[in-house]
Amino acid sequence: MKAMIRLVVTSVIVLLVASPANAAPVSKLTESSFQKKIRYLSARVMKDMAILRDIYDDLTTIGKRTKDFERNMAALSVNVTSLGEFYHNFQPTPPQKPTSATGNAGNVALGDIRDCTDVLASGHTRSGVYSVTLASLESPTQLYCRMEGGQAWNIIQRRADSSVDFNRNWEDYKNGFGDLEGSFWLGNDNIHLLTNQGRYRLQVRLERFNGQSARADYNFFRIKDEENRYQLLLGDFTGGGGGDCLYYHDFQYFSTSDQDNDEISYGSCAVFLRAGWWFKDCGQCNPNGVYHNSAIRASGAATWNPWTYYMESLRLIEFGLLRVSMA
Ligand SMILES: [Ca+2]
Repeated sequence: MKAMIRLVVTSVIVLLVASPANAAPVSKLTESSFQKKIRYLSARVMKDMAILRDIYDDLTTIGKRTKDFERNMAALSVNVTSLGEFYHNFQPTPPQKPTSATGNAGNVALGDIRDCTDVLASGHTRSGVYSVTLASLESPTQLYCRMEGGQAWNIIQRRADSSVDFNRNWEDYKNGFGDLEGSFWLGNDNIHLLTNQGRYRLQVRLERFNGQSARADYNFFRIKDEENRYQLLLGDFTGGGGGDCLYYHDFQYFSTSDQDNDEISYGSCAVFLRAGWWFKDCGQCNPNGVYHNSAIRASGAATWNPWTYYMESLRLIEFGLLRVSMA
């Protein structure tokens, strides 16, 4: 656009100086009247340039606001859909009778235990691995529940040591891998089922090797199914001190070393950064990157860049989901 303005202005100058309508033959003008004419024409050109700059600024602003509008409309669409689902399916929940903390779900049928909130409500107050039935499936799913402050967090990812390799293919990320008590990925199919049976918020827990810790909170987290390449739908960042890097990955499709769904045409972010993730081009954080046993800074390391120095390897990264409502 700037180049176009320069071209237009240059053309205007040439036309004004050369045009018979605007310039009498120089030989018939005195030197002072010629200079006066040039000054007059220069002033007009400068005025036209200022007008063109104003128009350019207005067009730039409109372009930016159009992008903001599209993003807000997409977020609004997600929230309206969730709200509609919530009201459509809402049923008042009868009070549940607490059962023994050491019992096997007490008198609550496994089919009624849909996530860690239900586990807690059934009387289990200690953190650990529990069987739940996601989205009314017949087969149970093993889920790590972190019980803390009266809340029950569904843990979908944890990086706590280097024992588990996260540089895996599509099938592994689809089904999940690792040790629920240690480092693991719950699996994209289960994360999809979990996040679509209700409304959940996300908290990412972070720890550096120097002992510092932080969190990153989001008021909504959901992923689509495999047919939609597990596209990420994220709510607003609400704080926690760790900074927001997921905004950059919102609406992105999941990519692995054998399935490239990112936005760069010259290669695969999953290959470059050795992880499965919602890569864009490539991203602002890489929680599934390579786990190092110290705070080294390396491409492909398990990182959360807004909080630490660029690409600093972290000691702990954990993604927990807390149910806000059932959809
Ligand atoms: Ca690519």
